Amino acid sequence: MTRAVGLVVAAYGRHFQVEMSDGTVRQCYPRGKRAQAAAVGDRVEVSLQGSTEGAIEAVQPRRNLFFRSDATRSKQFAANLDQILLVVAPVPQFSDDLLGRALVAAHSADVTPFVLLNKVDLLDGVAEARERLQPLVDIGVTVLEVSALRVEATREQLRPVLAGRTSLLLGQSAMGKSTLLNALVPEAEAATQEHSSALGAGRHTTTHTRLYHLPAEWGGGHLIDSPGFQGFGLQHLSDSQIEHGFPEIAALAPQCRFHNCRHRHEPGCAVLDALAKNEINAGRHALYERILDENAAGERY
Ligand SMILES: Nc1nc2c(ncn2[C@@H]2O[C@H](COP(=O)(O)OP(=O)(O)OP(=O)(O)O)[C@@H](O)[C@H]2O)c(=O)[nH]1
Ligand SMILES: [Mg+2]
Ligand SMILES: [Zn+2]
Repeated sequence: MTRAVGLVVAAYGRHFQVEMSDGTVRQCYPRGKRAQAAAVGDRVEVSLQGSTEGAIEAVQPRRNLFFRSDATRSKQFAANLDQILLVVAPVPQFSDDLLGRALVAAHSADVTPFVLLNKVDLLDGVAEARERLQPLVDIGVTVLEVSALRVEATREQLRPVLAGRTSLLLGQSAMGKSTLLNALVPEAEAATQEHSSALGAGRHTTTHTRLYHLPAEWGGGHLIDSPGFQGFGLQHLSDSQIEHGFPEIAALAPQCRFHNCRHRHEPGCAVLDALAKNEINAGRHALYERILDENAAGERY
């Protein structure tokens, strides 16, 4: 049977859409346990069946896999990423907690995070959103202000960031991920929807993670749209990975008296000293403690 390597462009639970090198997309089913772990962005080996189907035989080694997990299950977002675009907006209001968690996952996976503050065309709430993002700017995260409604300006602004790279759009529902995708890749024609529409608040417009090609004149690159999330568990991270997820805490850890300091109650802790002097953001340290506690308890949330 003929085998070929393809790129997973969409994952629907038990079946996958795989793009072959000639650009055709095949419906594929995984054969065997190892193939079931495929994620969007993976390169996979496919045995071709007819002209439209195939079986995934193996997943090729990946650079990284980005996912979240609570005590009972984990959710894969995508593999082989260069960067993550964390999309927030003034309306509906974004959650600091969820943004902070996604940032921890990005840092601990060693994937560069950017924050996109979208909908800056709205007057209400933008100044407040900027203020809430300041602690992230302070630790070196790049925040880009965009309006997905200004299509040409958005393309010009994001082209240098996205061209030639694989980026994941990530964020809560209704922040404008799919609207941004449509601005950058018009032929995506992804569905978008107001948050408080007939379906009711809290409904997700995008239901599956999907990979799109950036314009050829950009020199390639991929943009991956994902469904909005309402929770972001980090159960798969060890304590030291959680520490690594907070660069401002990890940077001070070598100065703590104890090499295994957890930066909570220990004497001689450089992190607690910095916290007392307001050199570390209290909200960020509280999130760090919350994640440690949740993981110790193996809680669901
Ligand atoms: N004013 C304004 N509205 C925007 C902007 N970007 C998106 N919207 C609107 O915000 C709403 C939600 O946009 P979507 O793109 O569907 O949001 P999403 O993040 O993909 O949501 P999920 O797929 O549910 O995760 C839609 O009504 C968009 O028209 C923007 O820059 N400015
Ligand atoms: Mg969407
Ligand atoms: Zn310490």
